[in-house]
Amino acid sequence: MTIRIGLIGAGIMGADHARTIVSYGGGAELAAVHDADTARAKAAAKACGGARVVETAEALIADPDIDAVLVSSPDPTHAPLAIACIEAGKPALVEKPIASTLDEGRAVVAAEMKCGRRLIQVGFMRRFDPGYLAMKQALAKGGLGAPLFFHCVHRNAVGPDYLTSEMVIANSAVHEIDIARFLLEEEFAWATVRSPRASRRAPGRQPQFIVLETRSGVVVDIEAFVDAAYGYDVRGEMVCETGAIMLAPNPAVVTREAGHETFAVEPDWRDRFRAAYREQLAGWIDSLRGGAPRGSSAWDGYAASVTAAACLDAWRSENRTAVTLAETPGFYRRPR
Ligand code: ISE
Repeated sequence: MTIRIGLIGAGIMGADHARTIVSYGGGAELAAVHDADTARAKAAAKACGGARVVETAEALIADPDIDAVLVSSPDPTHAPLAIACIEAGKPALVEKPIASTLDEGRAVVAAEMKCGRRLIQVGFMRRFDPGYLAMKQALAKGGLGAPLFFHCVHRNAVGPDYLTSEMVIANSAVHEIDIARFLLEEEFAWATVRSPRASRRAPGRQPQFIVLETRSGVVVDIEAFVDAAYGYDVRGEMVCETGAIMLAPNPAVVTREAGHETFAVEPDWRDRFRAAYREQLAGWIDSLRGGAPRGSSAWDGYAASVTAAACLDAWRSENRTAVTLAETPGFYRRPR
């Protein structure tokens, strides 16, 4: 049975999701598109084989000819749309962050628990990236001993104007927060944040250096710098008791020429994580057909936001700040 997907939000990311759905072709189709800017919705629909354009997000969610919803609209709309999907009993893949406030994050989790089914997958696509998955497998084998450090670098070439110093944490470094929880399978206990001076290329926005400590004592450091000019550069190295696991450069091609060895750096996350976006879609569709959910749950999305909020408090207060997160509810520990 073909899964008919309705897309809400056809901006840079939404248009890329539309292309991923169309090129995936594994029994899923882009059936409808909504965007607050109708011209943009029409352009995305036309570029992707002529999906229907729907006037409102509410109409798209209620549409009986839509089986599942992909939410890629502006961040503040994520939580209300996720709740609308849950109330309509419609599964949704919702871009990160799941909510703009912790109250909203709790409301999404509460709505899902009330409904009694896991309907939300959060778009933390790195959980589907082959590199991070290989890192997780290597950790699971146990031969390297216990993890001690996880060093992360997250650099974008050019941050959008609306991205504030706070959003460098809540919108960018939140990816590392989620992938660290996924790899280490535990929660954070403490957050400390220091910022260098702003780059002259973006005087209104500070890079962030985050140090997180997990409950069992692993230290995770994240350099988050969205104005790095030269390209999109995501690195990760897990240091364990008797060895280390490091993400390889991506694309994994090295050229030797005229006395130099070079490898390319992708311009932004869409190409760097192309395989991850595709696998995220495949995993989501598989879960809609009854397979086990493999992506971030609404709880994972909320836990990442709680951790990011502690980082923001630590940044503002310049103090080591506790991450206070309740135990994962049993509902999220069992398969859907
Ligand atoms: C953006 O929203 C993303 O999700 C990208 O993966 C991340 O690298 C970027 O910094 C965010 O702004």
